[in-house]
Amino acid sequence: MISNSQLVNKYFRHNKKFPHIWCPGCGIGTILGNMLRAIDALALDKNDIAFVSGIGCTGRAPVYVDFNTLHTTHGRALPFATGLKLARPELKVLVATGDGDATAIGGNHLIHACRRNIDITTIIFNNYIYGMTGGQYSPTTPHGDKASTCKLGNIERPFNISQLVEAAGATFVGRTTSYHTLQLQNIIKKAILHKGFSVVEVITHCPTTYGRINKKGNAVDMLKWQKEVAIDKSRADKMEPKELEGKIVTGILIEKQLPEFCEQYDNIIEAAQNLKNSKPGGSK
Ligand SMILES: Cc1ncc(C[n+]2csc(CCOP(=O)(O)OP(=O)(O)O)c2C)c(N)n1
Ligand code: SF4
Repeated sequence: MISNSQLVNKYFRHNKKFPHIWCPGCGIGTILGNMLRAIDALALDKNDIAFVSGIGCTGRAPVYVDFNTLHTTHGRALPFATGLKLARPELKVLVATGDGDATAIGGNHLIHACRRNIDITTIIFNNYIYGMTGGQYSPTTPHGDKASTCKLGNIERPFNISQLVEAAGATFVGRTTSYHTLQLQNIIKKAILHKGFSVVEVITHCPTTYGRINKKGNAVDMLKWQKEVAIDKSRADKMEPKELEGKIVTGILIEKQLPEFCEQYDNIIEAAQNLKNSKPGGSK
């Protein structure tokens, strides 16, 4: 397995872009590090990867790594990634997006990317809050929890991201936490190898905004909570809904094969060409 120093030297733009902006104890670095370990284990060439993000603390991830990278606008990583994948289908396209970026301002793009089944891997860093801008509540802030914009408690019910993307048609859905690093690597590996739209939801800790406002303790306390509430799908499948209240089901939740968007698009181009050629004078 690649060591930490090898990982930094091989994949990070450390000479140009460090220091990074993330707070001590933030889960984003853990997720990024394990994504890079998954890529290394798959022996993918750096030049064959495009890594795209929107805006937010999560959105900074591509800035620091030595792939083909795009740091785009808030909520718009998937439209950029979709255009990129259509233009360069041979690239492995990965997207890093926060819960706000993916399910608030970018929510419409997310559901349409799911139903389109384009071959992109989207990693959603779900820290339950808008981290970068000071802790406004997001569509995944749990009911009753606090944020800078709901100091007396959130009265809206949160999205369950994995269920949302499954309902919208994603053909691969995995969920884990920033505590379960080996599971995280394995799910990311399988998501990258999956042909179609894959979503990996990672419950992660933001000690600076969500943790502080909700008195969740420090980063270690938040990781302990993730360890306690996570339950693997194989066990969860044998449990009653009542027993699963307050738990986070982890593992590969959905994996199925359906026609992929770029391949279908190629077929349409070929069919249109054939149609044109079959008309009198059409092949000129
Ligand atoms: C169009 C637009 N609206 C608002 C913002 C301000 N803004 C920057 S990051 C952000 C929220 C980020 O939250 P999230 O996507 O959950 O990512 P995190 O910072 O928690 O990783 C907002 C509202 C912006 N940059 N652009
Ligand atoms: S504000 Fe939260 S999400 Fe952003 S870097 Fe700090 S700990 Fe991480």
